[in-house]
Amino acid sequence: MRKLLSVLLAVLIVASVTVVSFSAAGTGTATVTLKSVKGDTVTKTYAVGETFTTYTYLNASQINSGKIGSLDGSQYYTNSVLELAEEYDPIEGDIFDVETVFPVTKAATVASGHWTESEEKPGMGAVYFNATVASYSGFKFDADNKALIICRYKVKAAGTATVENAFTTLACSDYDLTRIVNRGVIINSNFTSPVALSEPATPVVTGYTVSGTITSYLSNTENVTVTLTGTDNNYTDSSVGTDTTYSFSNVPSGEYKMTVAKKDHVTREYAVSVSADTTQNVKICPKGDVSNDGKVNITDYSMAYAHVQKQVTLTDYRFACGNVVGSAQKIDMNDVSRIYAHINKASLLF
Ligand SMILES: [Ca+2]
Ligand SMILES: [Ca+2]
Repeated sequence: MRKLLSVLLAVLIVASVTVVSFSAAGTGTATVTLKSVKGDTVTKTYAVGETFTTYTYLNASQINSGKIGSLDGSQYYTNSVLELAEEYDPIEGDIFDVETVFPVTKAATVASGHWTESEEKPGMGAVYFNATVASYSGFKFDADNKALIICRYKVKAAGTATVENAFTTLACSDYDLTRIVNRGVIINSNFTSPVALSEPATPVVTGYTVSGTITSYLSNTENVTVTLTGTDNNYTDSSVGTDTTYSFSNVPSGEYKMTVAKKDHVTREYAVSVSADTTQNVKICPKGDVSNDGKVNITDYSMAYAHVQKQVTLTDYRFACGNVVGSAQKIDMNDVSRIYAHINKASLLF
């Protein structure tokens, strides 16, 4: 029995040694963690010999309209497990296909380099880059799908590896080259730099939220209709209800006409320009409410009368509220009389 046990033990030892040597021979897997400059991570496991691609994006849409004038950074990788699959000059470190690796900044302005052993991080290889545009136009990083670095690696040994991004400098393309990242410290918290280990299937149509408060009067059970229509695109949507707020989501950048309507109120139009999440508070008033305070009384009569007498000139929405009768774009004594009749309850406007 004892002999049998020792034989079994010997078999087990041989088996485990076999497994270890099998792994050390160059098969097995590597667990790779890709890390953004803000510390977000994505992790995937690859077979030894497999090649994979890292995607590092720069989303600066909330900062200087996404225009970057200067950047200086590195991507570090665990060099005992990974090697750079990009073609590069082994002596000078220059990466040959800079346009593919840095799709936005491209070859003309990027100084890049690659070292299998970085000076500042022992055990890490590094891809270095820096780019500056001497103009206000800048590199345009205005959406999540604008990639800064698309880098390929090959897994050369089993183990655990990290690929991490670092910026020394990131600056707006303004006169002062205002820093977003200064000496490795992120100053502007609106800045994000997402990372991915696979390319997004289809770029999502990015849009913005247009929202605001609605002020109207008279009945609070009558619907208010808010309609948003593109004047330079074919977007159109409506919000109908009794809520005192409205919201449109996924609205593309562009110029819009917003129309606000409610029973017994004067329809109002707003011009809305969308290039980010936008707040547009709206207010509509009852017919005859020239002063725009929600009530029709002697003040409104006086204002309309003063307009007819040319003592004041009512314009825009106040004009529209005072022009209660007649199809002509004119406030005259007919309108003034009609407002007066409403106040005296002789003939109501609504
Ligand atoms: Ca009024
Ligand atoms: Ca009129």
